[in-house]
Amino acid sequence: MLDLTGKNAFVTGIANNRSIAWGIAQQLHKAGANIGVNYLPDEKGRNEKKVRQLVEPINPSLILPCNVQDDALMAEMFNAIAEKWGKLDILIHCLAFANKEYLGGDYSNVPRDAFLNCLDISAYSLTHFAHFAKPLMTEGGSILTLSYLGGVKVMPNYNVMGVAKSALEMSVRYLAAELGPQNIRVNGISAGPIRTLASSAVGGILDMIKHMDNTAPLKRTVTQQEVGNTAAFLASDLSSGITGQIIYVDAGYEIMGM
Ligand code: IMJ
Repeated sequence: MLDLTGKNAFVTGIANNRSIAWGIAQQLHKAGANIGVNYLPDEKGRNEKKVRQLVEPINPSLILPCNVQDDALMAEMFNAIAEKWGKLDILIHCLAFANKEYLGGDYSNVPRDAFLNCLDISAYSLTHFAHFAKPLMTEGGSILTLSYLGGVKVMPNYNVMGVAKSALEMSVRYLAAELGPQNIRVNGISAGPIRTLASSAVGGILDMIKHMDNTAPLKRTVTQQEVGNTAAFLASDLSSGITGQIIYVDAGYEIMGM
C-alpha cells in the first residue's frame, strides 16, 4: 500500500492551481504525508498570498519563502525545516527558469549570462537542495525532480532549457550514487507537455499537445494528477529499489521514433 503517513514532504515550485508541483503536493497529502511548501518571495507579497490560499485544503505545516538564487534564504529555509520537523523524508524539486527571449530562435544566440542564469536556477538548485537535505534525511529519503524530453532530444524552442535539463538529469545520477549509502534515493520524472504557467507562455504548446494526442501510444497527454501519482510512488517505500532513474510520465511518447 502506498502509505506516506509519518513522512515529512517539502514540495517546491507551486505557482498556481495548474502547477505540476500542486498535482504532486495533493497526491502526497492524499497518501498521508505532512506537507511543506515554498513560495517565491516578491515585493508585493502576491506569490505568498496566492500560494497560501491555494494550499489551504492540504493544510501544510510549513509555508516558507525560497528563492534558489538567494543562498541566505536557502539556508534559512532548511533551518526552518530542521527546527519544525526534525527530519526530512521527501523533497520535491519543481522549478526552472530561462529568459523567455531564449526559449526560441537560434540556440547559438544565447548569451553567457542567460545561459548561466538558466543553469543556475534550473539545474544547480537541485544539487544545492541535496546539499542541505542530506543532513536532514536521517532516516533515508527520496529526492525528486522534474525533467522534460527536451533534455535528451532536441525539441523545438526548448534550447537552453534542454541543456539545463540535461545537466539536471546527470545531477540526479551523481546525487543518487553519492546519497545511496545513506538510503537517500534521487529520481526524476520526465513529464509530457501539460498546460501550465511554465508551458502556456511558450509558443506552439497547443500544437505540441495536439501532436501528443495523435502520436503518443495512449493517444493523449498526461495530467498533473498522473505526475503526482508517480511522484507519490517514487516518494514511498514502494519504490525502495529505484534510484538514479528518470521515469517518463508522458503517455508513452518517448518510445516513438515517428
Ligand atoms: C518550454 C519551452 C519550449 C518548449 C516547451 C517548453 N515545451 C514544453 C515546455 C514543448 C512542454 C515546458 N517545459 C517542459 C519547461 O521546462 C518550461 C520551462 C520554462 C518556461 C518559461 C516560460 C516563461 C519564462 N521562462 C520560462 N522558463 C522556463 O519567462
